Amino acid sequence: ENLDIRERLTRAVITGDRENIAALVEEAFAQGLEPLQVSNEGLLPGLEEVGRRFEKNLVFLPQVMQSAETMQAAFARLKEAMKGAPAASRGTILMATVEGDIHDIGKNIVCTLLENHGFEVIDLGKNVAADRIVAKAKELGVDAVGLSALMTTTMTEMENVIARLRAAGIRTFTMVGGAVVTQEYADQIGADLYARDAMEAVARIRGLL
Ligand code: HCB
Repeated sequence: ENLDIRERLTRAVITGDRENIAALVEEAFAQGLEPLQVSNEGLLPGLEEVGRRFEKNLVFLPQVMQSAETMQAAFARLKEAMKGAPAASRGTILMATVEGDIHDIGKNIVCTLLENHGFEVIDLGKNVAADRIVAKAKELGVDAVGLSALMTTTMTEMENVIARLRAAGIRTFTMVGGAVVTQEYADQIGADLYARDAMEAVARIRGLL
């Protein structure tokens, strides 16, 4: 095919082509693309398109899952490629997708980029109960807690976690993000910072710590 490698990556995510995604990522590297370019210019536009099609009922959940798995397979390879020399830690960040929410692709990207920029990241995973987040933040004395939520129904759980952290007297910065979250919402629930994407998360955390 004569298509640009970015376009082929996008298509592979849309069609959920898990078999060929690793080879396409290698091809992109061979052409000189950086890991972040592969993600931002190749893979993510595919997932965005899948989201739009899902919203219009043009594709259904199994297809979205295939696309998500394709994205994750590609990202595993990107993560490897991004591993640099271990730098002195700039701080420790606890990350979690809040309870009720199993979307974790975006959170995983944020974790990878933070690690890549010298932060120590403790990733509690997805669908994490507020109790567990609060207990871990207390136990580890982390510099910041980053929460992720992708749905209007779970976004409110971030408010709960922040309130619980404050009530427990834990002095840590809080960051929130995820597709539906906005700066206004972050302000409303008392989060210290909002990040629209992973690069912004790194920049804002850096500015804070
Ligand atoms: Co899902 N889903 N989904 N889904 N899904 C969304 C999120 C909808 C918007 C789709 C839609 O209807 N238009 C929708 C939510 C509607 C709403 O509430 N407004 C939705 C729904 C409804 C559901 C189910 C309920 C569907 C069902 O079962 N009927 C179900 C939820 C189950 C549950 O959580 N309890 C569901 C399931 C799934 C999967 C499993 C098929 C799959 C997730 C796989 C996985 O994550 N392992 C999935 C996916 C892939 C999506 C879409 C298509 C893409 C999400 C994604 O990964 N985006 C999404 C459509 C959309 O978002 N428009 C759809 C790419 C990442 C990179 O973006 O925003 O997550 P991101 O992260 C960015 C950014 O926000 C920021 O940095 C990241 C990188 O730049 N960031 C942070 C993220 N977290 C941060 C935290 C910080 O502290 C700071 C920055």
